[in-house]
Amino acid sequence: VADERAGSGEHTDLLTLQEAADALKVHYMTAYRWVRRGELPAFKAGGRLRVRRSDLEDFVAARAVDTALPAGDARRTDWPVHVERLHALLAEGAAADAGAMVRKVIADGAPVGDVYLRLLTPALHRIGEDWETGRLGVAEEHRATAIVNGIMARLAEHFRRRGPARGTVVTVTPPDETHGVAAAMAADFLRAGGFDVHHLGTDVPVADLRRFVTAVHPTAVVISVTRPDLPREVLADVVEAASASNGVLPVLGGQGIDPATAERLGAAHAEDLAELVGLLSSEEP
Ligand code: B12
Repeated sequence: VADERAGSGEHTDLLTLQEAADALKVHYMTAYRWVRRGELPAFKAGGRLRVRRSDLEDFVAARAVDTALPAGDARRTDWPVHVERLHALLAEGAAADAGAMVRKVIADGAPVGDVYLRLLTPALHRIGEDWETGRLGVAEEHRATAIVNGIMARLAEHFRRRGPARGTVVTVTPPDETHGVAAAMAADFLRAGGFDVHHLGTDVPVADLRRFVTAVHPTAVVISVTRPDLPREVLADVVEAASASNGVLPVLGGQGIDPATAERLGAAHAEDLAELVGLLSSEEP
């Protein structure tokens, strides 16, 4: 009886490997390979491999970039409602409640990559509107950012990926660009995508970036630009420093940059973090 129930899908906590593969939208043999490598926990029952639904969910979260980012996720997370709630908590500085809320959304099945793009990002955009309209001051804006940084730090392990690195990437913002959350998100996405990442954050002097790039010789330098009013010379300097070592690809992205400007500066451009991971994954190392 237990065996039949285990194989009946939807309503039980044990899935057959075929059901797990279907849920992951991969071929049976791909799921089997993940089991063999110890990445997807499974055990034998009734002579067949079984996967716990909770293990499957952890696995999906850990592989956020691969399985979650392409849109059309079947899970029905009510993002607008969560954004509304998180925005309120961020605005009032309720750090513990905000953290608990995000944990719950993930526990209920939302992939962490989506949490970055569809929850943390829009909630911070809303904080920006509050600042623009005078509802919140810079202090409250800073407080909201600090809370989000704390939440992201606790989610970092979800983006860790085992196995050989696809390459090394540096993530950074230009001088005078103190908006640092997006670069940190890019760092996590690239880690999930299998890259070794040196996340330098904000306020790195251009000369130091140049020295670092020459020493580390990364595959790419990812530069997050939020302010559209950053002087083009500053951007040109950063791109030049990022290209200090042969074969390094400078990539620009973010609210403050458009593809044409990036091209003029001699850098690649990506529209979003999923595209960024895809772009760098297709680069020859
Ligand atoms: C928090 C915040 C601050 C904090 C930053 C603290 C910190 N440590 O980061 C503080 C208080 C310091 C600050 C200061 C300022 N800020 Co401010 N800030 C914000 C706010 C509310 C959130 C920024 C953020 O973290 N967003 C969340 C990230 C994750 O979203 P994102 O940037 O869109 O990134 C996503 C994508 O764009 C993309 N992406 C981003 N980078 C990259 C890179 C690549 C390669 C790729 C592929 C993709 C990608 O992926 C991300 C994930 O989805 C925004 C509002 C907003 N719209 O973002 C205003 C905002 C950016 N700030 C603004 C302004 C004006 C300023 C100040 C100039 C204000 C002032 N007069 O002093 C200063 C500038 C300081 C400086 N020198 O940089 C304006 C910019 C308006 C404009 N278009 O010019 C905004 C939009 C607020 C507003 N609505 O007016 N700010």
